Amino acid sequence: MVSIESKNISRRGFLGAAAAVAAGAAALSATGCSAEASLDAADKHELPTDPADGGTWVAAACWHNCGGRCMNKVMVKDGAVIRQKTDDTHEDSPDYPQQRGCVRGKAQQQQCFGADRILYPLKRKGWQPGGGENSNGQMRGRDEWERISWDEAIELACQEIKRISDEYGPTGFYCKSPDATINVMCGCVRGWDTTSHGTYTLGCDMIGLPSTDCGKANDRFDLPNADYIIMYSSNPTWSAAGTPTYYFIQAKESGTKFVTVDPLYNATAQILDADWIPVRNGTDMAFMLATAYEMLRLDEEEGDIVDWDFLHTYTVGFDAESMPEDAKLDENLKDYILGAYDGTPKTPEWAESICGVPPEQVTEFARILGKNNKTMLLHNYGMVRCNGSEMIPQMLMALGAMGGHMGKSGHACGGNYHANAGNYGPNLVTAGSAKTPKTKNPCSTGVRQPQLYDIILNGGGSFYDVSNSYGSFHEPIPTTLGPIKGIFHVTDATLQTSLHQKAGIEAHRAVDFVLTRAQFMTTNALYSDIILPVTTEWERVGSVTSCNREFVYCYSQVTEPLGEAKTDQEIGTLLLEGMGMDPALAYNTSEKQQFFEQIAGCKVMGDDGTMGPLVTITDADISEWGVEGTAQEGIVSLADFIENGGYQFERTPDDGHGFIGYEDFVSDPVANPLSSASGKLEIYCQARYDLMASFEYDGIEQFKPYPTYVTPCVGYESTFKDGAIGGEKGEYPYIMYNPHYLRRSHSVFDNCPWLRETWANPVFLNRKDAEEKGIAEGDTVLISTPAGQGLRVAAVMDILMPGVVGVPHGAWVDVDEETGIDRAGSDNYLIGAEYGGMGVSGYNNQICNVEKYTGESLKPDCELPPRWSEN
Ligand SMILES: Nc1nc2c(c(=O)[nH]1)N[C@H]1C(S)=C(S)[C@@H](COP(=O)(O)OP(=O)(O)OC[C@H]3O[C@@H](n4cnc5c(=O)[nH]c(N)nc54)[C@H](O)[C@@H]3O)O[C@H]1N2
Ligand SMILES: Nc1nc2c(c(=O)[nH]1)N[C@H]1C(S)=C(S)[C@@H](COP(=O)(O)OP(=O)(O)OC[C@H]3O[C@@H](n4cnc5c(=O)[nH]c(N)nc54)[C@H](O)[C@@H]3O)O[C@H]1N2
Ligand code: SF4
Ligand SMILES: [Mo]
Repeated sequence: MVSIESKNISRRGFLGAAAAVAAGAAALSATGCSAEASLDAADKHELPTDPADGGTWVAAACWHNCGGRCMNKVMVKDGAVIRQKTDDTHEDSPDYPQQRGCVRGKAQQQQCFGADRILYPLKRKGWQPGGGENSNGQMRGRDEWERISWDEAIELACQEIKRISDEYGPTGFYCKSPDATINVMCGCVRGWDTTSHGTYTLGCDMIGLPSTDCGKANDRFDLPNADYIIMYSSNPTWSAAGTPTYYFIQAKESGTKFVTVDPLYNATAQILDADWIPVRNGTDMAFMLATAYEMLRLDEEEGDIVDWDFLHTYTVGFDAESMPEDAKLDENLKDYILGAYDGTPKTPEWAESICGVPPEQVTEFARILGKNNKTMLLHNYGMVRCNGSEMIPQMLMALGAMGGHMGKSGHACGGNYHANAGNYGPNLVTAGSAKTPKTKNPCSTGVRQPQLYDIILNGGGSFYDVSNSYGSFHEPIPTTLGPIKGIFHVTDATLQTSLHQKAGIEAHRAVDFVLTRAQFMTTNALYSDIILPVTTEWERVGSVTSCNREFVYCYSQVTEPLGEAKTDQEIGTLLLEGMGMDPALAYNTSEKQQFFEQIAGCKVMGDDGTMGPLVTITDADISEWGVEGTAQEGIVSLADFIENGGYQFERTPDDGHGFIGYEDFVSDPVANPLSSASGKLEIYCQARYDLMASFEYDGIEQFKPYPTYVTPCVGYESTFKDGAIGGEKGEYPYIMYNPHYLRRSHSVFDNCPWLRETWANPVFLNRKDAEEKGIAEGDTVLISTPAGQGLRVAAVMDILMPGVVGVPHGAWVDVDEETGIDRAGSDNYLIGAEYGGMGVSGYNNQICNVEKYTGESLKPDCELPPRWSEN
């Protein structure tokens, strides 16, 4: 008999069979934890001998920002989940792959039924409305909690929101990404950040790339046509779990060679047996410039490397003869590379001291990028979530263009992101959307997230507002804010996932009121005053989501809401009523109606090349569902759509739905201009430079309208005492970066016991560095940065570049109030607020020191008690 832990199981009388057993077995080697070891105060329950007896399979949501979009099914019996599986709606084949889930999907039950779910409204004991002393703010994160009723919670919250709103208006509040309720209720100052796409967030359309450079790589069936696929800063095996790795394996098996450019010989590189070019974080510009230098040299000496026709037809700014009309500076990339302006040719030897790549590898890479190879240059965004990486998008595009690797089968240059990694092209099946009221935040101000905490702590401040919304930048608007007194947390984990967390905690302690909707005692919740329990997707009516170009997922309700948890819409409705407002301003249809509209709006590619309705809906369906709508003819019945868990478009290699990025532009650049001022790929881009310069952030004077190497505000240079490479090492001699880690989807799942058993969340250390510091595998390590200190257990590796330290992203901070040291290894507790250039959040080239910790050793995470439990 296997015992598994879970209070939910006792409450619901159900069991999680397969996943529990699998996770328990995997745990032993990875973390030193066994399933037994993780049993804490929670109940033990025995698995029944025949768990499959007579339940119903339901397509169950996996709703996170996890990089994948897969099918999960759970067997529900008597209101309890007794089994879980992934896609088996059809035979698996490379052409028509099952949409299989990852280890986190299999642990999904602990999202819904976790023993640490928050099931009732909670109030921090020391908090009272009224502001000032009443709020007792310094106790946030330290205080006790008391259970209160929904009526009390809504009344207290509304009383405080009205008070702050009356006195300060919308700018009295802050919420990273406000929803309809907040827009209608009071409005707020927003936070913005470059998060996922780093410097590709910043004006990529101006250089002619699609937004964030997603969308113009090729369809998966074209991958095997490449001689080489470069995985540039890309680890889809971890960061796009689901089908992408399978696509790349098909290419590998048909003879495509893989190259990875990454400080870590990551899981994808291992699976694909890639050649490894180890590059130091945040120094890719040096490596890329040297690659371009070598391409020019080889082209001159041997010929046939640089595709000059491509450069001169499709790009501007590479050389003196291809300058854009609006250029204000008579300089170009080629002459910069050759050293015409600063006397320094950007040779591999010049680059080596910066990026650490041996010169021979640069030469080899330059050959691979040569025009006679079919090469795909596919990148993810780790290398642009770095300080000083503003010009990488222009440089990577320039490298692709130098080899002419766009618009042709077997060639590509573009993103490799999330569930679309390795499979770009227009969607062949799409999810519909529900009609909901348009709401507008009465306050348009957006503050760069880390700057915001200092503004709160200073009682207000002046800054440039440069962003309308995520991804959309404008000329700076000088803005002054007064005090921010209230903080709302909705569907993000901002206090955990934004840099400058230490100041963030203090900012949370400085305001009058923090209101959070949460499923667990997340970091946002921990530093709040009132927590409103929100349902997971498993407790809601259902939804439809676009997954990749071939698959839409439709998931349905698994269980009634647990405890007193309510949906976001129900909570919003209560808050608006409590404020004396009409909830219909934010929500005017039921969640079931919205689910129905999402289904009815699904579209599928027809034989005639146009998108038509996917789901057949009859009048009988409409009356059975009790919704408003009209009957329609599609290709799958409503019942099948729900039962199958959505729809997958069946592909074959010659189905005519293949896609080659930039094919139209390359075939006729005049008829199909790009979004830049010149209509071409702008290696020199005046517009993007002018916008960037107008922000007046520190260090901007180093930048040019074309790619150059700049010294970042924090980066490799900062690891040296005097800031110059090659000198004596300083107090923080290592580069620290944040791999997106398979235990979690950002902060989500960090509390999940099964995943804690499976993935230890160590600090990644290079073997030589560890030996020099006397650190052995499993030792507790103190990580110190200028911003803070944290503890993690050492994982000593040969597959990480020397001088680089990996602190996995998203662990829930656990501050020791006496020492100020974080025991959980939260990435953002170790990062401050520095930024430069355009204002990128430089998660991946911070600086740190590591030492063997002399205090008490850390226990494995899976042996720690949950942050909160009902008892
Ligand atoms: N240092 C560092 N920081 C980083 C990064 C890094 O690499 N390094 N990566 C950045 C990136 S790429 C990103 S995208 C961001 C992600 O930052 P966030 O979006 O803040 O991260 P998540 O952890 O996904 O937060 C989602 C939250 O919503 C909650 N939630 C889930 N479903 C619901 C729901 O239905 N209703 C409500 N009300 N809440 C719900 C979850 O429990 C969770 O707390 O982090 C960024 N931060
Ligand atoms: N398991 C898991 N998957 C996720 C997420 C998660 O939190 N967990 N989050 C999802 C989200 S929202 C996002 S944005 C994506 C992020 O997905 P990715 O951008 O793929 O994120 P990472 O895995 O951190 O980085 C990718 C690779 O870049 C390398 N790298 C880091 N810095 C540099 C650098 O300076 N130069 C070079 N050349 N390489 C570098 C890393 O070692 C890693 O192998 O992941 C998504 N998928
Ligand atoms: S990749 Fe994401 S959607 Fe797919 S199973 Fe894993 S957690 Fe769920
Ligand atoms: Mo992201």
